[in-house]
Amino acid sequence: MQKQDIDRILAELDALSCKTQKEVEEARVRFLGKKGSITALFDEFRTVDKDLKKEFGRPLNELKQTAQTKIESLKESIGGEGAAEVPGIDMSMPGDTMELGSRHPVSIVRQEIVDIFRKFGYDVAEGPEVEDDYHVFEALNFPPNHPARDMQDTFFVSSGHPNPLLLRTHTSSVQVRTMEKMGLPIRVICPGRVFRNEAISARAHCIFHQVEGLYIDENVTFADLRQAILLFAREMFGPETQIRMRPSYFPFTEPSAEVDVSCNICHGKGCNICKGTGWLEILGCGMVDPNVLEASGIDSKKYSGFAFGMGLERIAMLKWRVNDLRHYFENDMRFLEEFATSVKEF
Ligand code: 2NL
Repeated sequence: MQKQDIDRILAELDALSCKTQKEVEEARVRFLGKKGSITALFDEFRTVDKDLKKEFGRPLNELKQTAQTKIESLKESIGGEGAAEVPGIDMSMPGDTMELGSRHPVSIVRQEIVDIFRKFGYDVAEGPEVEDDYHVFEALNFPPNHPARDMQDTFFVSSGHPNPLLLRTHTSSVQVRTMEKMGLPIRVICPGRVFRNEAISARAHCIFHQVEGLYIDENVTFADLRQAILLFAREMFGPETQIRMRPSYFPFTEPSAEVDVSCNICHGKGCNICKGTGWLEILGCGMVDPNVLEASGIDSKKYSGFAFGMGLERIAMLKWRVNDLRHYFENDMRFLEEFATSVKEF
């Protein structure tokens, strides 16, 4: 055994370069394999004298270490490219792209509204889509012959029963269930799907989405309602937003109002979105009718409350200027992909 043998192998290792994993493996065998040059030196080492062992022990171990490190680093630096040599596989081909889905505009709007009311301290409640007449109409002060109770307007699941099953026409039924079982005060919002027996057109659909809200406590006034809606509108449509309230009618609230927000497209100048008025209708609301409170066992002398409801498709239409309701339900990719960037925002 001679010092040159070690130096020669060290020089070979230093000069070693490989293009593929296959070449690295060949080099490993050449140096460190059973018949490799370094292995051979170790075999020889076993037979040399004691003094020589002292001289060669450490350099030999260092040589083996150097070879292993070199082989490892070559393996890593070549990486997957080496596999390009595998016949039949072209590793430089671009991979299959994975299509990223996006949130539906109605989901985006619902999440925004829910987040705003959560911040105001409201809980979120959900309930069944197939409901009974009592929770959709009776408990909400609908008179027996109200047109909404007609087959023409509501989808009935069963009939000929005093309390027939039907598809809920608003999410107020969830609030009725909340009043029945939760203690007071109540602060709750109810997002969900609702169903009406309507001819489908650009402005009407038989399925749509609502968020309704209910606030009941002692001494709740119309001023509280107005302030809650104003704060909501400013969170949703920007801090400059103004609201106006117009008298309206719902069976379950008295007094009732329809709420408009100032048009944030033309800022009141008048454009085709607000049809020249400067105002956009966004929701309906009112003070909960005492009959509704009493029906759910709440003392209307002690407690009062307000409620509101809004259609999500309508709000999404205003936000993104969607001109036809049917887009929301047709799953046309060209429409849905318009909202792809919203994944990052929401
Ligand atoms: C609209 C108007 C509204 C309510 C919903 C409600 C619920 C209970 C009691 C009283 Cl439990 N009222 N909900 C009140 C006023 C208006 O919705 O335009 N929705 C799309």
